[in-house]
Formats: sequence, structure tokens, C-alpha cells
Amino acid sequence: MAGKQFKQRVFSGIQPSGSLHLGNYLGAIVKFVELQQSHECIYCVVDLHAITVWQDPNELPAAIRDVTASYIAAGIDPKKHIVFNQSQVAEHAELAWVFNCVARLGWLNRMTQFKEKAGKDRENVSVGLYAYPTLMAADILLYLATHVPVGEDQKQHLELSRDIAQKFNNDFGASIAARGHGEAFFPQPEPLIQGPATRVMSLRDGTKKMSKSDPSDQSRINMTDDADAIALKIRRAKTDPDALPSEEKGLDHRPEADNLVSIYAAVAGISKAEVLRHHGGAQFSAFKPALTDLLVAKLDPIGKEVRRLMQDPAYIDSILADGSARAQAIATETMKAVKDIVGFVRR
Ligand code: AQP
Repeated sequence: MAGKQFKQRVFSGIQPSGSLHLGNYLGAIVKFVELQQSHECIYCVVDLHAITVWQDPNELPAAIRDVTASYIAAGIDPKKHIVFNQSQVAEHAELAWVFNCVARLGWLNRMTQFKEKAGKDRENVSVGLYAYPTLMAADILLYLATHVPVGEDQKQHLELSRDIAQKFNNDFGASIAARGHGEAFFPQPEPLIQGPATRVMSLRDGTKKMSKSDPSDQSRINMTDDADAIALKIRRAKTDPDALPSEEKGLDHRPEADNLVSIYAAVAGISKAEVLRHHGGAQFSAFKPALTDLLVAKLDPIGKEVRRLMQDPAYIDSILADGSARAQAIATETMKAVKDIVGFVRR
């Protein structure tokens, strides 16, 4: 892969599998918004991924529109960049199939997210849940994306996407070169995992990731929670009895304290060390109201805008239709080239 320069392009997505939460916001959306200044960005509502576990068909359309509204309310510009939902661009599924034939079973067997999500009931989960990472590789590589902003939990899947890109480039190297694409057709997408909140933890258990699928709504701050709900959840958030330390090292083995300090740092845009310089020695009874004020100031306007946008589903659908058409134009070109490289006969 040495040498070939790919145009810099950002791709990422979020599943419409429930209410978006502070982890999705700090781990992903904040970076999506920042990257718009420096890159061409494509942000997807990954509905094909969502159905790897059961989704009620009566609720899925609202969930898709809710993620779209959250993108826009947080500051993503769907005119300058591309916002769309995955199922409107059939090439995602088409490239995923090719990648199913490139990726090795042994690679997928190592994926920890599958192991966690399948749990003990492995025989009973969908084939889609197992193949999820090959679809994710297709999402990214369909647009020849070079940078992928994600939370820490997606690091392993990103590494798999890089392995798939490399194996495709190697396996079809002669065909790629013969068709004038140089030494590599796909780039090696780089994960962008940065900041103090790449892994926001549950408010009820500091060792578990904050997640949409956690049955307890008290475990997460939803992007659309109002000020009262945020205050209540932070007040009830699990903590230990000690005061906050003055240095970061003092957060070791205190997962809940570390989580609240990390959230504060990420929302305030400062380091954890700085948070502790101001709040070291404080009891949680004093720190929690300060954290609540910060969260309300950040999330309340976004939540209000999401609720306003959700009043107009036709507008949201028009954004998705426009974004899908623009995404499709890129995807079609990639798939034509992939078909030629693999050796399919096409119209
Ligand atoms: N707790 C988190 N901290 C930081 N980042 C997070 N992300 C998710 N949870 C956290 C990041 O959000 C983006 C979108 O995630 P996703 O919806 O595609 O899937 P997920 O990672 O499986 O998120 P959830 O909330 O845990 O969903 P469910 O419960 O449906 O599986 C990704 O960039 C992810 O890293």
C-alpha cells in the first residue's frame, strides 16, 4: 500500500437502535461536527446495522428520523456534507457481500462486540449480527473514506476494515493494476478516537459502557432529556463515598468518579487534570450540580431542536433523500470498479 495518495474523506454512522445518548454525542457526534471544518464528510444513519437485532417496524422510521434530527441539531450541515440512511443506497449491502468473501472466519471470531452482544445465546442471534463488521467495512470503503471518527468500542471493527481493505488490495492486486487503479484500490481507513470521553460509561455501573440497549434509562443521559431528567439522573448516578482527588492518578480504581470527571472534561472542552484542579477535594454533592449545569447548558438546546425537527418528518425525509442520491453517485462508481476488479460481467 506504500505510496498511493487517497483524497481525504470522512465517513461515520450511528445506528437507529434507540435514543441517542451522551456517549454517542461525546464519542462520535462532537467529532463529526468538528471535522466538517477540515474535511468532506459523509454521515450515515446505519439502519441496516440496526436490524441485526430486532427493531419494531412501527418504531424504526421514527428512530431513523431521530438520529438524522440529532445530527442536524448538533450542528451537522446536510447541504455542505452528506447525511443519509444506509438502506437507501443498496451498494452498501452489495459491497458487504464481496467483503464477506474476502474476510476470514477467524477474523470475525475474534470480534469482542459480537461476543458481548450474542452472550450465551449465540446459536440464536442473527447471521447479520455476526457479519456486522464486514458491512461496516463496506460502509466506509464504498466511499474510499480515509478517516473514521468513532468511540473506543469501534476500534476493533476499524482494524478489521483495514485488514479487509488490505486483503482485497492484495488478492486482486494484478486486476487492480491492470485496470489503472495503481497498487491499491481501497485506502486504509484511520480511526479517529480522541478526547477525554471516547468511552462514556453507564451512570449505574462505571465498568459498563453507556449504551442505547441498556434496559435502565437511568444508566444514560439521552440527547433529548430535559433539564429535570438530566438533574435527576446525575443526582442518582452511582459514586463512591470519597471526595474528588486533586490529580488524575487519584481516579485509578474509581470508575464512577473517573466517568463523571471525564464527562465534565469533554463537555467543558478541558482536560481531566484541569477539572481536578478546580474541583479536587470537592464532595460529589457539590460536583454533581456543577456537572448538571454544564450538561443542561450543552444538551438542552440540542434536545429542543431535535423535538422541533421531529415535528416535520417530511423535511427530515427530504434531507435523507437528497443525501442518499449524492451518496449513491459515489457508491455507484466504486461498485462499478469493484465489479470490474473482481471479474463480474456488468451492463
Ligand atoms: N458509551 C460510549 N462512549 C463513547 N462513544 C460511544 N459510542 C457508542 N457508545 C459510546 C459511539 O457512538 C457511535 C455510534 O454507535 P452505534 O450506535 O453505531 O453503536 P454502538 O457503539 O453499539 O452504540 P450503543 O449505544 O451501545 O448502541 P447499542 O446499545 O444499540 O449497541 C460509535 O462511534 C460508537 O463508538
